[in-house]
Amino acid sequence: MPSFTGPGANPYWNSVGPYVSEPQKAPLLLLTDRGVQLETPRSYFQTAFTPNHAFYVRWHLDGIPSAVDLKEWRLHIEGNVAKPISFSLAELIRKFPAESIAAVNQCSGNSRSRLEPRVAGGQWGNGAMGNARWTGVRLRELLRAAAPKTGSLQIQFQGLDSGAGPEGYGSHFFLKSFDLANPVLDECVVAYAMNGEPLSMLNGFPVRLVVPGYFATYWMKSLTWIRVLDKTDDNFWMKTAYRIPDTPRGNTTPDDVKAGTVKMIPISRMPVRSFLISPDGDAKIPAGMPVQVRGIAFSGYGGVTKVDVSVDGLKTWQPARLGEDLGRYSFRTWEFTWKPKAPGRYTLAARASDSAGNAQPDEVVWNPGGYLWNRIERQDYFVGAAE
Ligand SMILES: Nc1nc2c(c(=O)[nH]1)N[C@H]1C(S)=C(S)[C@@H](COP(=O)(O)O)O[C@H]1N2
Ligand SMILES: [Mo]
Repeated sequence: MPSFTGPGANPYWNSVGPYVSEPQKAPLLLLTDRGVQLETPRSYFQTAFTPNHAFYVRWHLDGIPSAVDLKEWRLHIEGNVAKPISFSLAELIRKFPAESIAAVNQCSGNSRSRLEPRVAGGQWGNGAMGNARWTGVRLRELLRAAAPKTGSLQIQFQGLDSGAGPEGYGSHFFLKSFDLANPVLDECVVAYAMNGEPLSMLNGFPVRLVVPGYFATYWMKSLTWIRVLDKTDDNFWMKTAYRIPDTPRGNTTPDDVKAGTVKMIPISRMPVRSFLISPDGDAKIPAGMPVQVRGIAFSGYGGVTKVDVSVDGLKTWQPARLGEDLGRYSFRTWEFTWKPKAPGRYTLAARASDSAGNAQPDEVVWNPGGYLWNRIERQDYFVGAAE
C-alpha cells in the first residue's frame, strides 16, 4: 500500500499495489506480473530526470528478453529497401554520431484508474511515466543506410518479446508503425543509453526507439527489426489497440461507443500535464511556515511555458517558478512558496500550459482505452496551529 497521501487521499497519487523488486530495479509498485507492469512511486519525481532503477515498466506479452548476447545481436533494417543492412551495438555506437535528447516516456494508460466508469487495462495511478536523457542514433540515419525503395509507406518496429496476445487477433508480436511521411520520424532516436547508462533489460536493452512527444506505446523496447512497408500496417497493435476517439481531448461516452458512432484514430502526442510532487500531504503543516511546493510538468505538443498554482481549491491562481529548461520534451520542474496563514484543510492544485497554447482543463476525460487523462491534479493538506 502506498503511504497515506493527504486528507481523504482520494484518489491515491499512485496505484495501490505491493512493492516488488525486479532485476536492475528498485522496489516499484506491481500492477501485473505477466506481462510485467511496474509503477514508479511518487517520490522519484522530485528530480527532472527519473532514476533508471525507478523507471516504470510495461510489457504486453509474457515472453520478454532476460538476456541479450551482444556477439549475436544485431539491429536489422529490412523490408522494402534497396540495401537490407544490420548493425551490432558496437557499430551503432561507432559508426554514427551520438544524439542526445531529454524526453518524457509516458504510458498511454497513465492515470487510467481515474476513469469513471472504469475501463479495462492496467489500473495505473500517476506513475506510468518517466523522463530520461536518451542517447543513440538518429532513426533517419539508419533508414538512409538501408535506402527505402519508392512506394514505401510505413516503417514498422519490432522488439525481442513475443507471446500470446489477445486471443484471435494473431497479435503474438508487439508491432508498431508510423507513416514514413510523419515528421516525428525526424526526431526519433534509437537509444542505447538512458541517463548515461545502458538501458536495463526491463526498459529495453540493448536499444529502444525514442519518439519525443509521443505516448510510449511507440517507444519500441529491445528494438531489433526496423521494417519498411509498402502497405499500411493493420496488425492488432495498430488497427485495434491504442486508438482514441477523433474528438476534442479524445473524449467520448460509453453510450456513443456502444452506438458505434465514434471514429477512432491512432493515439499520438501527449497532452500537457503537471504534478504536485512534494510535500505529499502525509504530515500536518504548521501555520505560518513557508513551504516549498515542488512538482513537474510536460507536454508532447511543445515546451511548458507556465505552471500556475492554486492554494484555494482552484479559485485563484498564482505563477510557479519554472526550473531549468532541459528541452521541449523533458519534464520541467517547478516550485512555489506557500505560506498558509491559518490552520485548516487546504486544496492545492497545479495547472500547466504549453507553447502550443494548451492549458490543462479541469474536466475529466473518458474513452474506452483509458487514455489521455490530463485533468488538473489536486493535493489536500492539513495545516495545524503552531502556537
Ligand atoms: N518491445 C516492446 N516495446 C514496448 C512495449 C512492449 O510491450 N514491447 N510496450 C510499449 C508501451 S505500451 C509502453 S507504456 C512502454 C513502456 O516503457 P518502459 O517499460 O521502458 O517504461 O514501452 C513500449 N514499448
Ligand atoms: Mo503503454
